[in-house]
Amino acid sequence: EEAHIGVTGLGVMGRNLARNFARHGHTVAVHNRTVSRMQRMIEDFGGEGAFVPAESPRDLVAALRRPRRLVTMVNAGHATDAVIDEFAPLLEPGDMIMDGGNAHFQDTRRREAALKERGLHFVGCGISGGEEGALHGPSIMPGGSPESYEALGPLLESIAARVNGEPCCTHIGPDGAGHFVKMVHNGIEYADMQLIAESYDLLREVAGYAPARIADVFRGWNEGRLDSYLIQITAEVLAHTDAATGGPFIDVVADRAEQKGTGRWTVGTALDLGVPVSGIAEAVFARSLSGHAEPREAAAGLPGPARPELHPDDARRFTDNVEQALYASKIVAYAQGWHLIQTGSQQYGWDIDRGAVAAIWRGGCIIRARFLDEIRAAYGGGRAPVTLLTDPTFRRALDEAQNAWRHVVAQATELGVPAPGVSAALAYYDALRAGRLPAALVQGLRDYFGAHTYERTDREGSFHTLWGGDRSEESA
Ligand code: NBP
Repeated sequence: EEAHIGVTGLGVMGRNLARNFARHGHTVAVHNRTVSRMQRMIEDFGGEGAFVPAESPRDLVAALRRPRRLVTMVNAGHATDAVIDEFAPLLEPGDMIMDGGNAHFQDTRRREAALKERGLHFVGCGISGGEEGALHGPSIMPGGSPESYEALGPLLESIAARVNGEPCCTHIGPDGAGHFVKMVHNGIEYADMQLIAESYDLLREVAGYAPARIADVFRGWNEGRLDSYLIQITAEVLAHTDAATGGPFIDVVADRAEQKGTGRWTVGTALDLGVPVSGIAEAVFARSLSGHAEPREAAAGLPGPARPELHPDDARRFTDNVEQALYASKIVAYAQGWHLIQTGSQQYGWDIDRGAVAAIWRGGCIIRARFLDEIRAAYGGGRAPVTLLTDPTFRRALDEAQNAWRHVVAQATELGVPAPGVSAALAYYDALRAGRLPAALVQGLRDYFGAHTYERTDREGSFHTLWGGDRSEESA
């Protein structure tokens, strides 16, 4: 039987993706550079569906129905290029290569353009949900041509997570759009996790709660508007007891956060495109800071304020305030992420449906949350808010949260508990809504030392003041 789809790269992700296809009734040809890995997979899971084992790229290509649909699930970078170079010569015009790895969207754009010249469709596809998601239903973000989505979409939709019957998969846009959106997803994931971590820290350091108690707080929050995968697993991690010490697990974990780089990509791309994603940037920097053992050790004795114990009633009030601050900061982080998607979409001509992005992140992926329903609704009925902050639902939430939010930032600052994510989110909110920004002074200074010119509020044109002369103004 001819296979409907082929998967090469049967690592953690590829193997589970292949099994997911097979479990949904598709015949899957499977290949791996190290053949024994493919054979082991067939031995372990061959009974789950219809697999066609392929020992070489040629065998894999020969097993596929035309137009061929080939998924590569190997490491991003050189490995992906190597696999493409190996398979492309074996394929025919109209065939498709889908890259499900975490490629940088610029690599995807380059690969798509190169393969297009050979008549091949290249689909850069973001896949979120990790190992479990790959097997049971990930959130899938394919880019590439509309024709390739016609051929690949039904297969992808069949294996994606579902929310209220809708598959968490949609054609994001041409060439690198899918990987771009996956990158922003990961950046938002960084921000979400940082905000959660800060909230935990505030409850511990300011309210004086133990991890088990904080786990209860998160469990409670998960019943409300913060209902999400990350909040749910936060409660589980905080409630976990370490077998070796008998104490809270969180207290034996080294406090150095690692990163594979997609958060950094998001911030780098945002810098290139001039989009202020301060929430994501603070999350990336917070991870970087945590890893700098030497300066941390050197600074460990620096003076800070005293931290008086809170009265239990105040601690409870503070806990409610932290929930508000967390929710408001989350809105800001997502507003920034959506701004980045909007800008990338304009810059590269992708025409991304931002409501659809919210819809496919409601299931399968790491940031899945009830909250995403609200973002989707913000784009409903053809609406396209300039910023999510002005969507009526979010505007109201921010208005209701702002006193608590300010109080939390003030208290964190006063007691010396670092809350860079929550603070930066509030600063963004205040800056965006400010009628006038001190950017005017920055322009004045730039004109003073570098004759960089400025525009005026009352007249068209560019101007320069003769700072070194009689300080008269000239048109530039
Ligand atoms: P694994 O490390 O489990 O597997 C890597 C696969 O790539 C193996 O099949 C390996 O073949 C193959 N490979 C490599 Br490496 N270099 C190759 C080359 N030059 N030619 C042919 N095959 C090569 O990785 P994974 O966790 O499955 O991740 C795969 C991709 O999916 C990555 O881009 C990752 O960022 C992305 N991703 C991962 C997750 C996750 O949660 N793990 C989530 C979303 C996306 P071999 O067996 O012969 O060494």
